Amino acid sequence: MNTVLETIKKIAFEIDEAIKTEDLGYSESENSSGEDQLKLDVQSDLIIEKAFASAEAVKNLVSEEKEGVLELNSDGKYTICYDPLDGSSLVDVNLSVGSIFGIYEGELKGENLVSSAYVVYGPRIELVIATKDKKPALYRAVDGIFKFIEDISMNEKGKLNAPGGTQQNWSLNHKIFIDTLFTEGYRLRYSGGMVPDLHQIMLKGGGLFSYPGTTDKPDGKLRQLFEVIPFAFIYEQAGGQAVDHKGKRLMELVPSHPHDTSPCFFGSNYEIEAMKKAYGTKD
Ligand code: FDP
Repeated sequence: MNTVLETIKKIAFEIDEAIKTEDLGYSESENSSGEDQLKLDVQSDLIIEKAFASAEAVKNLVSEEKEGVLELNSDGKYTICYDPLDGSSLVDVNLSVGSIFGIYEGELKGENLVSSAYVVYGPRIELVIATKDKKPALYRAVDGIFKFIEDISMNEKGKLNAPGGTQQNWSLNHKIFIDTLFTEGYRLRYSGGMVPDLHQIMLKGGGLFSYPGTTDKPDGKLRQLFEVIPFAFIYEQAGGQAVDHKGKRLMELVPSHPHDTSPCFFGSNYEIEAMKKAYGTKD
């Protein structure tokens, strides 16, 4: 596992360099979810593929940018599911973006995730790594190496609200719930990048990030293996919760296809309990 985590650190510097120096235009291809790929998406994907090519512990790679599974070592222990450049549509307006890694052992499902990590490319590069039975650890790049900053722990209740999805397509129930939080004094914090939005909520103590099912996307937009499950693990390890629209833990998800999505709610305990009540999954 150490080799895998050290490789992620190396990848973070390479992708950061690509963001700062490479062409921001579109490539001629689409990803598996039918979204246009930026040249940077494709390049970040290649950086990750190359970096893990010689890691013996890695059996398979599954990328948000590719349809299938790439086998690296039949004797390897882990499958790494990753989103090389999440929120890449924000690079041209110079907002923060990220990379997300879910490390699974065995069948690809929530309960087999053994570790997850994400990198935030912002004014500085930050990295969060979560492993079992420990608080997630925050690192910051200083002079070309990742320096440990602190363990992350969320409060029982936060102040921030990051509601994703097109509001026109929300259910009335969801709209009422989100409005109720604002009426209670929550402040809007939504950049449109899952990584910086969830990072902000976690580091500022708590709050809610939601991406519900909508009339145009009944199963939400965010992908289970690359985005939802890795962050669910990190939020739970930090003392928060991560559930779907039925109030079920996202860590219990069993995707039937690598690119399946799920409605998702990440937050501190207060907001998730409020969500369960609003959605009628709790008395
Ligand atoms: P993007 O499409 O730019 O890669 O992963 C999908 C994602 O970004 C998340 O980072 C982000 O939270 C979400 O989509 C934003 O979607 P909306 O524009 O629908 O709010």
